[in-house]
Amino acid sequence: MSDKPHLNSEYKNIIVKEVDNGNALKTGLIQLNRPDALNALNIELMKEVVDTLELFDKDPEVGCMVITGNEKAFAAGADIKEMADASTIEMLLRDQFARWDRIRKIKKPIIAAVSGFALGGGCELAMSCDMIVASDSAQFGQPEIKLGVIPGAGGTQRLTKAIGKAKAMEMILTGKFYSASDMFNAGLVTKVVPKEVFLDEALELSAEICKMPTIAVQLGKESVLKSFDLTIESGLELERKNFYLLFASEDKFEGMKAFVEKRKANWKGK
Ligand code: DAK
Repeated sequence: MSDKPHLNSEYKNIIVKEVDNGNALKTGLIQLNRPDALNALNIELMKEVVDTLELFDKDPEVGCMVITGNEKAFAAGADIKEMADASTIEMLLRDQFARWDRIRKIKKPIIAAVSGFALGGGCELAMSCDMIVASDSAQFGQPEIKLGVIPGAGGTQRLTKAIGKAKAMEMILTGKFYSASDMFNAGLVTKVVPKEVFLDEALELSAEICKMPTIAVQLGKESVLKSFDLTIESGLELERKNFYLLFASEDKFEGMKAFVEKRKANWKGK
């Protein structure tokens, strides 16, 4: 038995693994596992996902995380059956957004490996990740409008920032589904790959990141994400501070020394 709580836990809705990728740091893999409901994101599943992301974030052996589903569905949305009878006050008391908000605090990179449906909350979960590797069979959409609501977990904001007003407005107001290549061309998706290898490709991307010095990876992620919130002036200031900060890391000295000495850097994560 591992002494890591996320690996010991008997989750009901996800499968969790640490994947050895040949580097010092591993990939923390979360597979959404409600196939009969196309991985609809119920409250319990989201609790399991967010708790595990936080545990991976604290785990010094993990460098990057991947969230995936199965070939048919990444996730077809929040669980409609759980919301169908809920009143405003019930939704307010459930306070599910607090849990989603915790994803934003994760410091290590998260990759969504998407095949099949990524709809509504499923598309929003993928967009909460830092990169999306999509199978050529993936379908993205924000169909909430067809249920009489609008995206509630960041869709109107993240989608618009990623693909621009024109396309986001179409997606959100029509509820139509879009192919992986459409979303790649629009800028939402990092890469599109054959469906047989979508998870392998995401794990490979994660392995590439796991080779990099961890503090620089985390400050790089933070700086890119802050560009959504800050003016160019404030964003450049933050980037500069993070850049200077890295000159205090041992890995900066090691990285530059290794270049000069024409050898591979030996990262310490410090
Ligand atoms: N919720 C619950 N069950 C779902 C589901 C969903 N989102 N999507 C699919 N299922 C279930 C189906 O009910 C069906 O269950 P059984 O009837 O077999 O018991 C099973 O999965 C297989 O689905 P289908 O039979 O419909 O499969 P098809 O291949 O024919 O169709 C489909 C696939 C993806 C086109 C279809 O299932 C579909 O349209 N699904 C709903 C898509 C959708 O509207 N998604 C948006 C949901 S609203 C929040 C955070 C986020 C959100 C809200 C609040 N807070 C933090 C508070 C987000 C809201 C949403 O995502």
